[in-house]
Amino acid sequence: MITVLTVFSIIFTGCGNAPGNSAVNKPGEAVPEKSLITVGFSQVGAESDWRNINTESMKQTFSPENGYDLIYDDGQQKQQNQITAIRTFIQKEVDYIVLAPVIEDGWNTVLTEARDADIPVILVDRMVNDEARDLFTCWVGSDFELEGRKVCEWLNEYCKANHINPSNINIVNIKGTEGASAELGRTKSLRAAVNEYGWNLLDERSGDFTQAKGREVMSRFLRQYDNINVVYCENDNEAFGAIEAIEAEGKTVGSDIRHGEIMVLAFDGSSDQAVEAVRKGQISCIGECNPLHGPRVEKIIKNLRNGITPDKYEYVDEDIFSADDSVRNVKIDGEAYPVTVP
Ligand code: GZL
Repeated sequence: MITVLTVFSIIFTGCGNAPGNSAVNKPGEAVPEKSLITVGFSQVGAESDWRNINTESMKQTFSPENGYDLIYDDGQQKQQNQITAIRTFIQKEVDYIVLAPVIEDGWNTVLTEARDADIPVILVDRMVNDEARDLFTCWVGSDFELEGRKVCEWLNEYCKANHINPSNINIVNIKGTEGASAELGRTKSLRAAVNEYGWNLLDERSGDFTQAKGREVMSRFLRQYDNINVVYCENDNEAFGAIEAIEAEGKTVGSDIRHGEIMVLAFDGSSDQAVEAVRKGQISCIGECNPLHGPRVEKIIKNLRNGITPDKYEYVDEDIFSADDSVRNVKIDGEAYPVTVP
């Protein structure tokens, strides 16, 4: 479980990079301006706790003390802003471009411009579609489909352990940003599980990975359906909003769906608020999505500078969290994933 406190202790004590243990400078030696490695980072936005922790990880890693000049751009969840930022990075002739693409489509033109400018592009977090596959050096992030499979398998095992007939599961999906890798993967896994286990998928609507939209969508669902007993939120912040909407209707969140509670499922688990919500049973299960990509991206850049070709795709290992002791592990393709209390 990654909390904000953990994030800062990891970054300042070891996993990130202590000053002096960096790409170019010796301990204690001032890094001359000209030898800083310039990194242009186009971030999705600041829509969620996960995103803010991810941004902090990148900023703490790519600091002048570590030998970097980071040019950071907040895309405010708009692809055009990110495309403009990448063009600015190209004009500034940065050494590396790091992109967290808000959605998968629409990158061919600008990534071709980066390639023609001979600037390596490293993707972080979300992915671009296959058409642009040859236009980036490598990608590091999460297996979003696996995250969804773990949470859905947890619900399947929960139903078995608590003798709940799958046909009594009436689930709504508060999706993330439409077309984002995290949304595509988590939604695909839910739909597959609905078909496999016989749950009733009542409705799906995007909450854009934000708390405000999550609350708005859940309020709408509660007005439309009187039999919802599970809500699948594609990130923690949507879950916080959904919980607000459920409690505003005088209903209760929790795993005891046989007695009228509405079960909340979510993804990320990166904030103290999410940890607390799991421990209190407000969120019944979270598929971890790890945000600490700064050191991972720096390792890629160091390898590139040392002539080492990085893997095209680097997946991050992630856990699954719940405080309910009905399910202690989930099995996916023969691999057992322990369910832990954060
Ligand atoms: C996942 C990331 C998603 C998070 C959300 O790697 O892209 O975007 O799950 C964030 O919290 O907004």
